[in-house]
Amino acid sequence: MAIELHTWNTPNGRKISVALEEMELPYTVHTVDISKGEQHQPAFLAISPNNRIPAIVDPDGPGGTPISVFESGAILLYLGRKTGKFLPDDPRAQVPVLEWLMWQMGGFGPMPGQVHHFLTVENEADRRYGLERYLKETNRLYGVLDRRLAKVEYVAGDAVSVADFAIVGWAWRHERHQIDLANHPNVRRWYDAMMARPGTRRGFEVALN
Ligand SMILES: N[C@@H](CCC(=O)N[C@@H](CS)C(=O)NCC(=O)O)C(=O)O
Repeated sequence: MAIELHTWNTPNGRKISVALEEMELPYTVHTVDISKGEQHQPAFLAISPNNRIPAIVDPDGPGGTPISVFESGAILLYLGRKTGKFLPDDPRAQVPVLEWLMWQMGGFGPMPGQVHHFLTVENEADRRYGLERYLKETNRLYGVLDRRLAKVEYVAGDAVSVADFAIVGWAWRHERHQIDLANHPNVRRWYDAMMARPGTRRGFEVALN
């Protein structure tokens, strides 16, 4: 049975459409228009108590009964375990996947997200302060990623993993957070390779709004 994907056209939402496409799982899109406040509706809060997209409902959860999952990192791990794809079982091979997934969740998302926010702030002094602070941090994070990708093909090593899906969701908006990938050539190489993957491309093309 198809997984329900409750989402909107944002970087965090795209992580999961990319993962579902890459894993070739059947799913249906249920849009939650966050610009209209639909994330506060009781039916959505029942599966996503933090009123944020994305969330999923898997009718065939563990034990054959339905389960809902919120937080994109938790969803990626759930789907990786469910399918056995893009999440190695071997504890040593799994560590870098977890490291880079947590790195994304803690920084490479919240920081560029602040850039997106401060770009819209009208007060000149506030906007300047916020942009200076968060552009610097976002640029630092791209530098960390670039150094990592100078050593490995994909973020967790030789193979594509759920960590790549998490990171590409945000890298997709690099122009909006004012990052020039020409300054991060290893990120450029990886980003182009990810975007050339049919599953990833479908994940970015599917209508989410
Ligand atoms: N840590 C959460 C963050 C999700 C998140 O920030 N979602 C945004 C859209 S990208 C949202 O739903 N915002 C609605 C709101 O702020 O009320 C995750 O990774 O799932």
